[in-house]
Amino acid sequence: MENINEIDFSSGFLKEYKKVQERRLSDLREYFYDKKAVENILVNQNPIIYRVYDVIYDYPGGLSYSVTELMPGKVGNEYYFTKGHFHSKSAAEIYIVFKGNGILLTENRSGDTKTYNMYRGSTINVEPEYAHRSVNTGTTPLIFLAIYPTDAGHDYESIKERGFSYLIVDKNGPTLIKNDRKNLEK
Ligand code: PAN
Ligand code: ZN
Repeated sequence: MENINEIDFSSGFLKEYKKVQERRLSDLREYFYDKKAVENILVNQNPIIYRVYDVIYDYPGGLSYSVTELMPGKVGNEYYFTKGHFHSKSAAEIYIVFKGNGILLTENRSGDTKTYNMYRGSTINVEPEYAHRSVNTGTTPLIFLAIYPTDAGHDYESIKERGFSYLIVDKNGPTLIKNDRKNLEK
C-alpha cells in the first residue's frame, strides 16, 4: 500500500484498501440482546450489518486506519452496531464521521460509560482503556474513519461474553438503557 490514498469526503469511501471485512447478522448472534429476534430474522435472511475497509501499515510505530460502513436497522428494538472491542495494548483511537448519525458507546473495565454523538464532521478521541462500539441510530448508513496504532490489538472476548453495560434501543427514539444481562442467564 502506498503512503497516499484518497477519501471521497461526500461518500466517505476510500479509493484503495488492503482488505474488507463483512459482518452479517449471523456473525453477531452473540452480541444482540434479543436472541429470539435474531433467530427470527435469520430464518429467511442474513443481512449485512457492517463492512470495514482496512488500510494497514505494519511496521514499528505504524498507524493504520479503516472506514466502517454501518447499515441502518434494528434487531428487536436494538439498533445495529459494531461488535465493539478493547484495544489489547493501551492505545487510543481517533474517529471522524463522514455520513449518517449514531452514538459511540464506550466503557472501561470498571463499567464507566461515556457516549458521544456521531454525525458528519464529528471527530472523537477514544480513550485507551475504553471499549468502543458504534451504533447507527439513523436511517442511512453511518460511515466513519478510525485511525489507530497498528499494534493496538483488538480484544473482542469480554464484550462478546458480557456486552456493554448499556444498550441503545429505540423507545420513541434512541434511548440508553441499562443492560440487565438477563439474556445471559441459562
Ligand atoms: C474500528 C472498528 C470497526 C468495526 O475500525 O474496528 O468500526 O468494529 P469492530 O472491530 O468492533 O467489529 C476500530 O475501532 N478499530 O480499532
Ligand atoms: Zn478500536
